[in-house]
Amino acid sequence: MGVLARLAPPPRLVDWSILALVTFEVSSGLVSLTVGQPDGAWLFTLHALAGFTLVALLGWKFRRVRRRITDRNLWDGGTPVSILLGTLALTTLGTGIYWALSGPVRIAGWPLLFAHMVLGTLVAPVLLWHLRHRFRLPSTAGMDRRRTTLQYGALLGFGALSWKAQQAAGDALSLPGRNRRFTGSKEDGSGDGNAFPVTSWVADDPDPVDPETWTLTVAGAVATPLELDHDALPPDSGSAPRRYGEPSTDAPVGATSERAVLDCTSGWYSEHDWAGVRVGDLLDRAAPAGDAAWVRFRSVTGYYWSLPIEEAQDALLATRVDDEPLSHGHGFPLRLVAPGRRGFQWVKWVDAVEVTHRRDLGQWVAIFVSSLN
Ligand SMILES: Nc1nc2c(c(=O)[nH]1)N[C@H]1C(S)=C(S)[C@@H](COP(=O)(O)O)O[C@H]1N2
Ligand SMILES: [Mo]
Repeated sequence: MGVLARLAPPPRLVDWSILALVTFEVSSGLVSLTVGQPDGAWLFTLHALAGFTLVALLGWKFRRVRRRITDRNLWDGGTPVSILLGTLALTTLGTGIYWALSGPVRIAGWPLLFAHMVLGTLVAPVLLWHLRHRFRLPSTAGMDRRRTTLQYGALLGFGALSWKAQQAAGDALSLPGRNRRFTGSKEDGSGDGNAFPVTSWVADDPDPVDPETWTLTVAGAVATPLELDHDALPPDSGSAPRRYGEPSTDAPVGATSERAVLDCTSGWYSEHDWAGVRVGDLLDRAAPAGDAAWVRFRSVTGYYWSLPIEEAQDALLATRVDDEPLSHGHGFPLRLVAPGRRGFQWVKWVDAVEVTHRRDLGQWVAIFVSSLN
């Protein structure tokens, strides 16, 4: 028996640890899609550490079961599922580690990180299917507390060391994977106007918006609902927003700009100067109710997302990117710029701002079905 085998915890414990870690990886991976602030970076670090720990556990597991795979006579109904699961697990870990070291690799147009996400999400149902065939209750058979503690110490040490080694190798060899944000995203087209990837969460692809007929409404829990024409937007700001059905009276909407990073969950980010209207300026004119708490940004496609009202005040509805008018693909005439939020929350082709009292979980459905309209 080799040193590695002696470090292995009892089989049942290895299996349950794999289940626990896979559960953690799938859920931390999914939750990480909503994290855009650097103070959430620890979640990505834990995800990576747990991934390396899983490599060691799977090493022991595969060593133990390999005869049941290579010897056709030992196959049963559950074996194909086991093979599928093992393959998925390895390709998910492989794509994750490769992404951390490589440049912005794409497969069929999609960043490799996207393949990692899709494969990792598939692990969950296949694992449940595998458990239908192979489920065994946890047991403490063959477990010696002191020894098991040492084994787990070694295991976590291995996870942490591999993670460190990956960082060190990246730095020492100047691997392109070093240049990624804490979210894992890699830079694409920063500061270069509209020349960055056009992305839809599912398949939103509206006809170009006609500025002649387009209007922006600001309504909901407000004292003074507004309606703006395209020429009321900066940099033109020819006319001021008017109350529904009334001539405009106020001063024109003021222009504002901000540098912010659009970080798409599919694995790229792009930093730009965005110019347009400060949402707080619109809200001040519309006068939200005292107990208003959320602001919803709705696209002509039906896609929408909401921000807490304090955060919405400081968000931007952009008409321009790096001194170029926003292109259709990037959301002309108006797109939400929500610094610190992930790309899918930066609603494009906005035509309505709605002030509400409560958080609206329907947005999680809207972003998936908007393109089916
Ligand atoms: N209406 C609408 N807005 C949207 C999307 C969409 O599908 N529909 N995709 C989002 C996603 S996933 C990202 S990453 C950004 C991409 O913006 P870009 O196409 O300007 O790069 O827009 C977001 N805004
Ligand atoms: Mo995205």
